[in-house]
Amino acid sequence: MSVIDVHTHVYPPAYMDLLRSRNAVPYVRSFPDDPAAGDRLVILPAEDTPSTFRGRPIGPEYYDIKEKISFMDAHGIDISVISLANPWLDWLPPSSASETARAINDDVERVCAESGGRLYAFGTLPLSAPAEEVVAEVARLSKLKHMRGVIMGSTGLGSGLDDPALEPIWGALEKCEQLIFLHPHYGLPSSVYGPRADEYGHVLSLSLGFPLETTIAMTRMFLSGVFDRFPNLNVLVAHSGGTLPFLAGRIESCIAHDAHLKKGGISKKRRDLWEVLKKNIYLDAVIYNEVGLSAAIAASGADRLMFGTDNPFFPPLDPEEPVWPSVTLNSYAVEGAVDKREDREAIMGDNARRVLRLPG
Ligand code: 5CU
Repeated sequence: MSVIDVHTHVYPPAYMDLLRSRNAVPYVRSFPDDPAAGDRLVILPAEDTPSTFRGRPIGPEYYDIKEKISFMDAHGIDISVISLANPWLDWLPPSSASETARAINDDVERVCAESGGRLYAFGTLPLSAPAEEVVAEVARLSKLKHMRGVIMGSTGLGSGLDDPALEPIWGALEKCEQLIFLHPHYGLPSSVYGPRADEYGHVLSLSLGFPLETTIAMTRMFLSGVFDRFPNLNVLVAHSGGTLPFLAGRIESCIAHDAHLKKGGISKKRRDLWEVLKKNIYLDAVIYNEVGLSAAIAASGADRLMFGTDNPFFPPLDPEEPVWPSVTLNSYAVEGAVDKREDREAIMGDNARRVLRLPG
């Protein structure tokens, strides 16, 4: 069985230089009041405080491609489809976004070309730039040999994925047959976590904020009719779709019972969410348990799930541990949830090979 990891991140050196040059989120630095903590990666909106939220340790596993290959070797991963980690280029000034995107995408393409077939990539879009520049980068990426789509956050051009200004970008992605890897970053407003949130480290924002952000973003995209206007647009949704597979029935029921939508806010000929889940949506298998994985398979089908690790995030707390539980939890979930060998092989690698046109 070959194993392909579709959810695995890097911060290329050019991006690390940008992070090291900054003092506002996102940034990398050490803190004089806590020198033992070493360099910290501070990227999440609410983690810029001297509490347990102040980022996470960052070492070469985030930017050195040799570390990525060693990680793949240690975990039996044949091919990785790498992507820039959040928050991508969302925060760049419009004037420099396109040039930076080109430099980072070219850097990633070169690394993949030098990897002897081990690495492919999702490119990064300059989403703070004018839409026509984003469209130009979509077209350019589609011609790079190792690029297999684009990674994108939930905010789109700044107003979310139901923003009409995104239409030319959806059109370009559909025309160039580029898969969108939709990934969360912003979570939920920290007020929802309550006054004791500091006591819980990153748990609430990563286990709940991320998947709910994804669910809301995808539901807004769906409700605004994007999949009716772009029926061949394909989205790989991170973390097994957030909670979309579990909540799709409730979303459909709320649509069916909404008087405002009935009056004309939504097309009568719209495709329903179950159809979109089976025709336009792929889900990664980064859900860490067979219960969630079974819901994802029930919603989209075993032919639409793809194994992932989220490396280099979620390393073992004991740095001496050679095998990462965040990886084995996902592979054990596939073994536990899926009866047929062909389906297990499909999720672990064959689906990614087919959908992303990978060798093997
Ligand atoms: O641990 C985290 O903050 C993250 C993150 O920011 N992005 C991601 O993909 N996984 C975990």
